[in-house]
Amino acid sequence: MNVTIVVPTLNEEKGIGSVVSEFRRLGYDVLVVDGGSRDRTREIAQKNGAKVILQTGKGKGNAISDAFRILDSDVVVLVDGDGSYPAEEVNRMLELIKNGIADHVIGNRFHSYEKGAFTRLNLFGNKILNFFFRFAYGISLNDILSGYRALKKEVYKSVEIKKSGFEVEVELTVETLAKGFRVAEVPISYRKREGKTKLRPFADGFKIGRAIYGLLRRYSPARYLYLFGMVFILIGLLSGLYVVYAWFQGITHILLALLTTLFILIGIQFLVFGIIAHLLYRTTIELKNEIKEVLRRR
Ligand SMILES: Nc1nc2c(ncn2[C@@H]2O[C@H](COP(=O)(O)OP(=O)(O)OP(=O)(O)O)[C@@H](O)[C@H]2O)c(=O)[nH]1
Ligand SMILES: [Mg+2]
Repeated sequence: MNVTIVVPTLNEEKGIGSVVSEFRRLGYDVLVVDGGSRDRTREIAQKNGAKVILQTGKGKGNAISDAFRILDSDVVVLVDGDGSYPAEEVNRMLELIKNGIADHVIGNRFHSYEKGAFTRLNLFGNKILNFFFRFAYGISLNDILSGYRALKKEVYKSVEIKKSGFEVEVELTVETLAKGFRVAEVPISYRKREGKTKLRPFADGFKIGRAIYGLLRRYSPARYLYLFGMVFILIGLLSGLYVVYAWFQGITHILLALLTTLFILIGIQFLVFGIIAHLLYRTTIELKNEIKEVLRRR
């Protein structure tokens, strides 16, 4: 199983040297995809034994798409160039791919992180976005924004990346799940970064939130219908409770009782449409996958 470590960088001269040399020491090929650094990042990366290319377009997302297009190794590992992710922990992540347990492994930073590795705002934002993801997708992942991940060739060659910036992590996770691959999390440790951050917490956090909502369509359009259905049913249940309560007090709310029925019926209809949409969507995806598989075998 050959593995390439991919490091997107933008002005990471402080961290990149040790990142590259640690992975090289473990025996891995390293590809640094640089976003046009104005410091010595490219030079230091090369000196430490990495292959260095310049990305097309702008943003971390575009750098990662470039790497996926160019590479052909069995597994690609993505990692930041800021020294925040320990190199030696990659083997535990790769283990899950080697054993056939997962197709895409995410390093979960919340397991153990050094003081100061997350700013208070980033920690809060990460928790909120992960909570929103779990609620909307119904999948229990804890660190969907982690920059340390390993992807099998089938995965990185088939995911369609349309986002250019820091939304790329969400997109990678959603695309993997939407295509029917298996995602697993491995606890890793997370250190304070070297050099300056490139993440703008509010602007990028907002973009990431919007991506989580927007990408729901790719994972399962049905989940929008489930969400609407649940809201209608909840309103129906609340007004129904009130009607029954008032009835026991000797007051009959005929109009509200009718509205209650209407809300609950509309809610149930949304859920049923959701189930049908889900079945249709899954069948199409499975068919697509089978066609791809047949073509590949030919
Ligand atoms: N090629 C390329 N790399 C980028 C770009 N923007 C950021 N990066 C790199 O992507 C990685 C992640 O960026 P970070 O600034 O570390 O973002 P983060 O990990 O979410 O936040 P902190 O580590 O807490 O600062 C780093 O290695 C950056 O150098 C870009 O536009 N192009
Ligand atoms: Mg980082």
